[in-house]
Amino acid sequence: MSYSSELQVAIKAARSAGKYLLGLGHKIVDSREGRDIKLRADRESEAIILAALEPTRLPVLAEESGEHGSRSGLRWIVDPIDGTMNYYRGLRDLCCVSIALWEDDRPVVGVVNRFAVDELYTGIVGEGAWCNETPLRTSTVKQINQAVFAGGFPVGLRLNEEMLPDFFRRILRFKKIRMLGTAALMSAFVGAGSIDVYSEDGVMLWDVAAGIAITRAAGGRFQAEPLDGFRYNVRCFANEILERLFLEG
Ligand code: LIP
Repeated sequence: MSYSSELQVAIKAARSAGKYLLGLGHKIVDSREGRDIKLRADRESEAIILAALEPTRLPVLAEESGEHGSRSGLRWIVDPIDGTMNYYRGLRDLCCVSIALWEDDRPVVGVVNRFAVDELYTGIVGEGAWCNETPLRTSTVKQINQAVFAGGFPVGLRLNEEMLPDFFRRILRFKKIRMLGTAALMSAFVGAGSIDVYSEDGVMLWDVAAGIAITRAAGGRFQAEPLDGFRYNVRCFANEILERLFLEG
């Protein structure tokens, strides 16, 4: 079954929200709890996306408003602004609108709109992935010491010094390390071939659902280990060899 009509719906939704966010004049902060920040723009963008997805009548899991409809089968997974702090602080080329379609725990379609630089990442698993019109493939780097790693510390993670030795052990083997503050873009960049391994523990599903779909559609691999709620330990790999080397530790 092809999901090209769902892809078109998601593209339209992501473009409308991106256009709105690009032209938005206000920077209203609705909450600043802990390490998180919620903008009025998050909710406004989500309302635009939900209205655009509505004609499909599929269930939705959305960052700001939660679950709409059933958990099983096909459902949309929406992050109205991924990289909210980047958006707020003016790092607008490092934020995006992220919309995925998953069937149960399987990614099907991903759309990531990096609206500030007019880059639209799309993918249908089994068919292909693109940045605007250009087809994407994951990188062919096969040695960890030549690979680029991206990751981060998600909002909900209780960071403490005991976690650091394990984190350092994992990342020190790589040639370069990047923390971009947007899980959706970092995971989509694995699909685009610009990052080789993305790994983040305790990230929310809506942060990575579209990037994972794009990585898969571009020939890469992923692991998503469920924790509580919608939190996951997530890894995206450009290829099987990097996956094996990374997991071997
Ligand atoms: C953010 C992520 C970031 C992650 C944060 C946060 P938001 O998403 O993309 O990479 O580390 O925990 O969830 O809050 O900007 O949608």
